[in-house]
Amino acid sequence: MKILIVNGPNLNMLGSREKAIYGEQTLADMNAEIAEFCAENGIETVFFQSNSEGEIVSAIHGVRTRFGADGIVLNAGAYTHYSRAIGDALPCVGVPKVEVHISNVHAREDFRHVSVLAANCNGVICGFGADSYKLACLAIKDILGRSGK
Ligand code: CA2
Repeated sequence: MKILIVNGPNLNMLGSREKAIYGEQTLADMNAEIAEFCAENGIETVFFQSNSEGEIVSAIHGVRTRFGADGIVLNAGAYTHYSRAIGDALPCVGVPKVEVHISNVHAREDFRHVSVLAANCNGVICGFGADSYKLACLAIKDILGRSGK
């Protein structure tokens, strides 16, 4: 089982600024931690980051064909709150999807309380830093296990 982990705009800047909100880890550090945890749990991972909406849409479309993955963990960054294009891409692919956030978006500004992606995901996990991604991977493993895939 392989899971595609997609990170959106500005998440390549992790560890450089806004450490009080997003922590000290770089994206590479966080991905390594997630990959190790997933390997221990029998899950292969593949990572994709882009600052561009269209590239994120294309990555979602290619979950199987380009990445050979069976599920998507998606932190679309600020696109979460307004990208109808990313929201519309999610039902195009028949794999489990979990929206994640490093921070607890519900404890922040009002605009971050809205997600235009969540309705097209199996669920949402936020506020647990790198653990949000790990929990999402376990949730996808569970969904795939229950569907016999
Ligand atoms: O908490 C999350 O994971 C977010 O998806 C992060 C997005 C934000 O727009 C969402 O509301 C919540 C922003 C990521 C920005 O990351 C930076 C990291 C370091 C320095 C600057 C930005």
